[in-house]
Amino acid sequence: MNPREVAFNNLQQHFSEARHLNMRKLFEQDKDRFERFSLQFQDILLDYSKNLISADTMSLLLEMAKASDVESWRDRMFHGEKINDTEHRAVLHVALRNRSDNAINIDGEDVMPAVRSVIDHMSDFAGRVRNGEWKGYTGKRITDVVNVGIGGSDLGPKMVYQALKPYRHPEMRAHFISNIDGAHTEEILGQLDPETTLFIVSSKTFTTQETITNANTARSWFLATANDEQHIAKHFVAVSTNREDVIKFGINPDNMFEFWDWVGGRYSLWSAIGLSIILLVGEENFLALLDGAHAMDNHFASAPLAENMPVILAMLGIWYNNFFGAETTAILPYDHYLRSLPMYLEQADMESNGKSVDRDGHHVNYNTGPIVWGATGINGQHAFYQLIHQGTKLIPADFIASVQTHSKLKQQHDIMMSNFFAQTEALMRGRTLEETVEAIEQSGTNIDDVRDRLPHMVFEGNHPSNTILVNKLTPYSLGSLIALYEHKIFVQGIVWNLNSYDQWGVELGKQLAKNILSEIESSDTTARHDSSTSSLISYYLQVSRERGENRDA
Ligand code: G6Q
Repeated sequence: MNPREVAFNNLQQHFSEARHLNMRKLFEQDKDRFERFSLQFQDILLDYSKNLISADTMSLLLEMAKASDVESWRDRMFHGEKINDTEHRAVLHVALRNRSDNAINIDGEDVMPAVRSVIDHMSDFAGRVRNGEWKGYTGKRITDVVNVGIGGSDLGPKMVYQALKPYRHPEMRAHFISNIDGAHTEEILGQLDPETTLFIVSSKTFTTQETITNANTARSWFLATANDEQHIAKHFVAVSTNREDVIKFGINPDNMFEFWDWVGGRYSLWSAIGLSIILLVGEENFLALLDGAHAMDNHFASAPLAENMPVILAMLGIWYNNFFGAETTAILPYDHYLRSLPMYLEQADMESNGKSVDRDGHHVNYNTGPIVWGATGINGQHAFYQLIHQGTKLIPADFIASVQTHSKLKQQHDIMMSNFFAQTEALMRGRTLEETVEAIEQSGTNIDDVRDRLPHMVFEGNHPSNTILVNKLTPYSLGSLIALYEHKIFVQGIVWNLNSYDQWGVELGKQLAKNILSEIESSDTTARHDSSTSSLISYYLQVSRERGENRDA
């Protein structure tokens, strides 16, 4: 057995007893449990004491991390080695926010001068748009920025744009067109004035069907008013690694912001893909976002495993995923500004670790990445929390909130936070039959009137959660928080022996849709599919023909 298998077996043995751990009892027995199982990094407090763990569990989990070579893989990533082996690429989102003077080399070449030069280009451009020096074709300032992109070229900037609302330019707004559904495009374009709108076509490959189609639609919409292709230069810029196709699209290469193949789509908000962010929140705040992520990178790269926040979060996830058999994990931000964080992390995590073939090309015989889901916690309480409290499934959850709010309604914040604390307590403690009876009696209800309902009113509790408290949601702390999750995902990928940085599943969908589109466009139903797919395509063509749909409209 290799060291990883030994560590896994040790955990499995431990699990046969640990599965019966009861958190309520553990808290009663150990008054220092919070101190033992919590960790502070700058403005972020992680309390992981409400987990189904003992000190032994943690040391065995950390041994598993060690035995999986997490530290040496981490160092390989930071040193620009090509750890994305199916695509022969380095994985260097950490270089994008390397705010130190240290070089980071790929094949002996330091990438930092290029990174810094793109940041300068972005800052300069953003500065000119923000102060009104950059004008639209009729001489008006830009008020609306539209990011046209999808997946990794959309979710990150959109999430950060929402999260940093208090830092936005007061006279500017951003919009995000991602969906190929024309309704999305029309809805956004319908609110805009071509004279004051700037489009950012964001696509690493510049070949993504949804983005290029939407960008062409935006171009036609713009030209319908501007009437002259020369005006495109003032209103369209591109973010891409594909210079040739950007030029073909008609965008001036001076207005192209470059990034590189060693930046994965879902890890790219720190790169030029963050152009909409810097345009809206300005250079200083964008750099603070990078600073926060860099600080977390340093922590991840240097803290011992037992005090390493991403490692701890990752190993707790492994504990539930691979031992308790939990299928999902919930992300529950109690912060309106973080409402897109669950969606962002769905991609970051599931596209990275949703794999069943390991680095050596073998099918795995263990569970890999969980289903990640969630929504703002307070709304969730009135919707799906029922299942977390009383359903049959174990759902580990991350509760995330800020101590200080940007809102002036401080009392509302206290109400929200009281719910935040109450939920993790209730999930952990549950409510016994005796406590339920007591609560009913205290409310003045006669117990005999509700006796038949009692079983439904008991809560088993013992549901695990992490609490992540950020002092205040700032560009800096947001950068740290996102980097925390990125590194958590990295660690889990290493423990599962996966390449977290390719996405062949996404590529397949892109190819198949192109083939079917040509069948639809030529009304050709002779192609061989399964009977379901063929019948559905034929039905679609038939009904749209009967309804007189005009495909060229
Ligand atoms: C991210 C994925 C995927 C990608 C989109 C957009 O890691 O690869 O979500 O970001 O498919 O790709 P382009 O940026 O190339 O248009």
